[in-house]
Amino acid sequence: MSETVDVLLIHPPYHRRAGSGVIPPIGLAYVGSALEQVGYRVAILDCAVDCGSQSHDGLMQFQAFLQERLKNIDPTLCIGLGPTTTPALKSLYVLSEFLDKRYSGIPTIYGGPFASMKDQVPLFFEILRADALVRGEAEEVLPDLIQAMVSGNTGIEIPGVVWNPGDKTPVALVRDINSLAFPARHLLDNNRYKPSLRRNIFQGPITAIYLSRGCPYHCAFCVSPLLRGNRVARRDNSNFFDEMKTCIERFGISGFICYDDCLFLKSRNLNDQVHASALK
Ligand code: B12
Ligand code: SF4
Repeated sequence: MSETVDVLLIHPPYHRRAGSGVIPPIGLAYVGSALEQVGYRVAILDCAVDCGSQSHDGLMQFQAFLQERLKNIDPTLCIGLGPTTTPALKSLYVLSEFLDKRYSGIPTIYGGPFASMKDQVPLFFEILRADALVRGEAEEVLPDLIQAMVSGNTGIEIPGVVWNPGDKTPVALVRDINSLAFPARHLLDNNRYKPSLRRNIFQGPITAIYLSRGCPYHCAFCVSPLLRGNRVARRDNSNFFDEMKTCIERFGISGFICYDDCLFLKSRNLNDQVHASALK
């Protein structure tokens, strides 16, 4: 049976280190819940669970996987790809070619770390067939971007939205991290994630979760300052615990991994939060 959605979000497979597992794409799930909140029907296809290798054979298998999995999904408004990272570039190329044939005329939007780096912007338009990119945090601006596309207002100024290779718009940042809807984990198959294939640390389903976003430092190899402009935003304890509770009660999650940019940043508030969550 075929499924019609407004927006199809796709997490591209990426080259993994030997033994490393797969973690849910929580950034994409945040984007999914932001779209659902304004009434869009959304599906997430997490290709990283089933595919990974960027070798020639691996990419051929990925193509076959797309053929099978996208046979019955029909997005009507747009397709969003991300989070984009350097180790996913080859599969993004395969995806962009595939989507162009399978969904000709449906716009493609990219987001995530790699799409947020100014110098990489031309690659998305010139090679990966992008119609637009979102630099930075997409929750508040993606609905506006889709609305602009639907109403034929492409090119209008929206924070973080890049419409062409020369566009230098600054990154988008969410205004209040506590106002965000929890990530749309109901669009993911939460039983399939495992942080490590070598070590069996968790017995049951796991998820990733964030107490904070951003980091004040500037390490040269790290995207955090580029993606979040050195701003640190912290969630309230109650908001964080509510998300944990939802994960346990609704999705049977028994393990949480905090992937904050800089979890142990010196801060009384954050230290208290970590202690409080350990005691819960
Ligand atoms: C958690 C994490 C992981 C997890 C989960 C990754 C995932 N796919 O979600 C695991 C452990 C699996 C992982 C693995 C790897 N990681 Co990692 N990881 C991170 C980390 C610490 C946080 C990411 C995160 O979840 N942030 C929180 C969420 C809420 O934010 P977000 O994902 O960025 O999503 C927001 C925006 O980016 C945007 N967005 C995201 N997706 C989309 C899609 C669309 C359509 C739109 C419009 C917007 C959008 O909106 C979201 C909501 O605000 C970042 C560092 C960082 N500060 O970003 C590194 C980071 C992403 N990882 C990195 C690397 C290198 C890797 C690995 C290659 C390591 C390895 N050698 O195996 C792999 C491959 C990563 C991959 N392709 O996904 C690099 C990527 C650098 C690059 N040049 O591309 C980063 C940026 C760290 C760094 N060095 O700066 N990683
Ligand atoms: S998140 Fe970590 S690696 Fe990145 S700038 Fe901050 S301290 Fe450096």
